[in-house]
Amino acid sequence: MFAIRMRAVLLCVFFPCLVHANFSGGDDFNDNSVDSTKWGSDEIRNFGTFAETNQRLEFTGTMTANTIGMVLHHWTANYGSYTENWSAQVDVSLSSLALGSSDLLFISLTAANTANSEYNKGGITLRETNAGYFIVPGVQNSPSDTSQLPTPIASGIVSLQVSYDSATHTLITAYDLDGASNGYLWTPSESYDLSPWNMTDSSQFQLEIVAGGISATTRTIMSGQVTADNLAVTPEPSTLGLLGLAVFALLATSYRRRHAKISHTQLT
Ligand SMILES: [Ca+2]
Ligand SMILES: [Ca+2]
Repeated sequence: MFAIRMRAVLLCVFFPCLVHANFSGGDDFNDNSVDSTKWGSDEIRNFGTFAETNQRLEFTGTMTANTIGMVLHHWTANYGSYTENWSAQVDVSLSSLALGSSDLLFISLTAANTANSEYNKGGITLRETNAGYFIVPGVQNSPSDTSQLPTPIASGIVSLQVSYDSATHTLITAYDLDGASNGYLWTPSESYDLSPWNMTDSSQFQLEIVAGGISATTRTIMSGQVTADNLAVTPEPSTLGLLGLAVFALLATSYRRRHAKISHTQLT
């Protein structure tokens, strides 16, 4: 009984992560059917649809001239911890389209403070304009405080990653320039201090795949022109958690040795 209590105390002291929920799971979209245990209702802003087609997530729709539109595909299987690390990644693609000078198309992986998801959000975007493709990390801290930093890239097939470091409360973006090909080799992008979001230890993050755009003329986005695949949502132990794991292992070993010694003494 003492051993069980001892383990429970140690777990509570060193593994706060075990009582805080965190992101985990993913979706390969291979069943061509939206899993309602993983995804909430899509939030459609002006136009567009997400559907699972061709073993991936595809965005389609008809853009009304000069009206920006997008759809938010909400991951609802779980939510990200503020006190533990996590990471999310997804493969995305945009087909090469004949866009006008004021047109753009995008697909993003974003994380937001669930308590203020409209104005406390950050992430990384693949954007297409008539000047080519761009990686665009960004953060929004308030209605008037938005930062974006486009970097031109050669291809419309990439992977996007958003990670969270609970030690520094920082959101970190990265991308893989050839997507799932050749394994994942992440190019660091930007990191954002989330202190303006005023989150607390009980706060949570939500995750979205977002796609949309704007066109000067009516334009239909066809199947296969905007896609996402292989979402992976991974909880990662924090530095504090790893330290706790090491201390727990030492204490457990010490306890087992003492207990074995006592048992041996009682037997002889
Ligand atoms: Ca797939
Ligand atoms: Ca790769």
